[in-house]
Amino acid sequence: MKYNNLIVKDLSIHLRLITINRPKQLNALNKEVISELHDALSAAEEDNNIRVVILMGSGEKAFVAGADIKEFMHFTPEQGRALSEEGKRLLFDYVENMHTPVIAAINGYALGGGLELALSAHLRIASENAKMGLPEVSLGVIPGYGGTQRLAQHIGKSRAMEMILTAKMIDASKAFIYGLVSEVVPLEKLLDQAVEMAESIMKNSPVAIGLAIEAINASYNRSGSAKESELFGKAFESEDFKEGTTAFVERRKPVFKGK
Ligand code: DAK
Repeated sequence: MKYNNLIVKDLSIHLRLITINRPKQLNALNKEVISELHDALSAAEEDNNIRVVILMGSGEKAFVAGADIKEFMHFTPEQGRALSEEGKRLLFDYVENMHTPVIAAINGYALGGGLELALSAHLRIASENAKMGLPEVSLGVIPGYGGTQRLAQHIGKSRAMEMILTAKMIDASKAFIYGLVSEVVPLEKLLDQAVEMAESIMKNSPVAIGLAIEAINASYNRSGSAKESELFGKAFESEDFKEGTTAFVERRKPVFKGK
């Protein structure tokens, strides 16, 4: 299949690399990228030969710098809530529930929806230059693709509160200490490291791996997910949301009004 925003390459008969390819926008996720990722990932899931998928961003700067701010700044609250639910169904929850393991090779910025995508993957490794964060509240919105749920599940509630409320990025070594990524390597070794991890997985039973993923996921319920989508839509009603996203586009600091 041909994609406008992805490069799909088989590194061996069992291992597929999917690269998000919008380097000029730091691989930001718009609706088309989300839909193409769904198509590419579901093709891998349905292909009996593919046993592991590696996901990365093109270029040396970013894995994914978030949802495309220039696209979502114009959404209404209803569209915000609907797109949060749709994005989860097509991509974020879809990845998490795949029986084919997905390794996120974080090769630079993983921010907002970009970190949420990495959090949905089964494994994460990072390059030394990687920076991770959920900066949504600096734009007057909240993480809307599962970040309020999954970050706490990966690194604990206190650290998730700190990262989400301060909107600050953490570097790769802190992400390793937090348990957000399982390896940190120089950028030029990142893909090799991901392949090595994939090879260890591919020695094992693909059926058992799929069942193990399902069993592990079963203990993490998503009872807060619908609430997150509802509150995400609510944030779109606020003046702060308009100010936060406009300030980003105008390359200035936002001035928020208050509660
Ligand atoms: N969206 C759109 N364009 C982006 C972008 C993004 N998230 N991030 C970067 N770009 C674009 C920049 O606008 C710039 O484009 P031009 O001006 O050249 O046309 C180009 O990529 C290069 O970026 P910079 O010039 O800013 O590069 P720097 O090295 O100076 O800075 C940076 C890199 C990553 C620190 C900076 O670009 C940055 O702060 N980016 C934004 C990070 C961020 O706030 N990400 C969004 C988080 S909010 C939704 C569900 C969930 C979400 C949204 C909607 N729905 C259900 C509707 C989630 C929201 C988020 O992800």
